[in-house]
Amino acid sequence: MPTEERPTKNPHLLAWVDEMARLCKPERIEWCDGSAEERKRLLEQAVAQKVLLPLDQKKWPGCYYHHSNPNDVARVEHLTFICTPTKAEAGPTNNWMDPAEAYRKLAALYEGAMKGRTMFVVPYVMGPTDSPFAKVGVEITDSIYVALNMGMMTRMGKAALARLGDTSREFNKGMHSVRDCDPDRRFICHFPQDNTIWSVGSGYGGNALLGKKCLALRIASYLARNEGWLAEHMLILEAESPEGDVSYVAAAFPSACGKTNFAMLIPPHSFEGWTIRTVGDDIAWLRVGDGGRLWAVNPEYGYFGVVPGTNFKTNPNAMRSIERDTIFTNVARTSDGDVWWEGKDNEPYPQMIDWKGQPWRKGTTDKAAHPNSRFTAPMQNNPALSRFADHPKGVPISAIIFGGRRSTTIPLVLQSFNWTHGVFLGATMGSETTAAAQGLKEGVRRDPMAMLPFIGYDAGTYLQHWLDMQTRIPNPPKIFMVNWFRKTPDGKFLWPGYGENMRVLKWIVDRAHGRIGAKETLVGWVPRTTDLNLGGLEVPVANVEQAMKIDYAEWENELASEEEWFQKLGPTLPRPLALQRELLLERVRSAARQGA
Ligand code: GTP
Ligand code: SPV
Ligand code: MN
Repeated sequence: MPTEERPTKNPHLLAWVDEMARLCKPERIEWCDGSAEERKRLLEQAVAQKVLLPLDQKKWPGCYYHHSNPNDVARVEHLTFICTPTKAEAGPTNNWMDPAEAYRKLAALYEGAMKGRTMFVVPYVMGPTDSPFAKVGVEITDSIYVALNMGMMTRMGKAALARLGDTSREFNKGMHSVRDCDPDRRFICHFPQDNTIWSVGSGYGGNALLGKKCLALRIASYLARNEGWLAEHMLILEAESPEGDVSYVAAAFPSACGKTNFAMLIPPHSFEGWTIRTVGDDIAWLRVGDGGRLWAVNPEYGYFGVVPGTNFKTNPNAMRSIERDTIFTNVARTSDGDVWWEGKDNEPYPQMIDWKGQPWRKGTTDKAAHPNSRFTAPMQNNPALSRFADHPKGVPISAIIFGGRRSTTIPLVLQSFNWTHGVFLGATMGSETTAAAQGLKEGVRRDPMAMLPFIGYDAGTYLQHWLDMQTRIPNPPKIFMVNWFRKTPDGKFLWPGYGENMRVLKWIVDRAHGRIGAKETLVGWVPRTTDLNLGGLEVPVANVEQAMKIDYAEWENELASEEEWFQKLGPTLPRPLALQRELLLERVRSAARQGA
């Protein structure tokens, strides 16, 4: 066994690292301490190994480029497993593997997988290090790219070992090897009962940065249900009004449906005096706290964001966040160290190197950047970071928003009648598929609370837990639904989106505080056109009206088609949600018959 400096005395951690080292047989073991010197050294090593390419350091100080294996560009939901003792615990929406079988199968793949390689031991904390809600994880990985990314996405190194201490068994055991990056030998397995994750065969994003989707959502959602809180795929934003009132909003949109953009929103000119700041852009851990309110912390420390479509007009704060100390994965680059992507402010250069590393010429229809190309940037880079982003208590949430990517039916914004109806809106949320996961069928799929790929247990039980939270929260947030993506019949977005979403956000915040009007429809409360500030909006009011329209014939189809989804959920589907669907469907059906 290789010897290494061991910066902890924790016998449980040491025993586990030894066990994994015996299995993988690395040439050396390196414990990450999270220091600046270590980061510098790892970056140099990654450059020497051509895992990272330095960008032009004048244009892009501290920035690097990474080409992933072209077969490894997104999360793989068909290879992601929840390994609970029974299949029923994983439920009908997850892939399930028997834990003993999963351990056997993956151990065979780990066997000798790190021969000749370095095994990095990466201790990290999800959540502010001094927060009572934070969780410690340790990721073992043979990928220097993963170690470097974990150093940005989490509070990594010494602080995590200090928090764990010398005796605690309470840490997530995250085992990861890229091995030979073979899609036929790629598995992302979760063992909620063992607080363990085993991932093999992928070096990308949510498959490999185990603190993110694997721990902070799949494992955490399982813990949250047992402990009475929520782990959700939500951004958290701070909205300050011209009068200085501050409200916090959490929003669940599926992958690549606008969380990072919404969390970094810059209001249009007609919203002078409003400021939006970011607490988190992807994950929220929510607990009942002071004042009987729901308090949220962002467990992450950086952003792993979608690059295409990001520019100074759509998301200036993201552009500023990635100006330095950023890793770009799978965008296009130039031979002199610049980067480009579809939807960047400037025209493409005549000749570039595409995300696969191949020559690319202007005029070709092939995309230069992969649609799921990503940036990894420290959250401290964000000029609009909330001063509470690192606060151990988090922030109190006034409104929860659900929102999918829907070309039809779903209006720009809708407020639920009550908590149960709000949970129903989340439970039946549909969204058109995006590039954030490989191998999904095109079209609308139901994605409850944007958590379909991330619920670490049975989905019906998860929805019941959401319903049960109502009586645990004396002052619950109001629940809303939005859709930025409704289209004209010829396929153009009706709503301009991005910064203009402030107009909708203001109504939501005002509704949450009971200070603005609304109109009751059969499917929820909506703003009257006069309730939205549309001053200075550059699109025709007719488009906005189309985006806001509620068409009962479309809703009849929508509610009828949700039956199939509810049947899929099976016997654990909460009855109030089934009844809610029937109630709405009956009302909408009779309205549609009357031509309303
Ligand atoms: P994940 O990191 O995968 O969880 O994605 P996300 O939910 O953070 O989505 P993100 O903000 O990165 O946006 C994804 C894509 O949607 C990008 O290409 C954006 O440019 C685009 N987008 C974001 N907000 C809007 C909007 O309001 N309107 C339109 N039309 N597109 C948007
Ligand atoms: C998502 O897919 O929701 C992401 C990217 O945020 S990944 O980290 O790959 O999961
Ligand atoms: Mn996400």
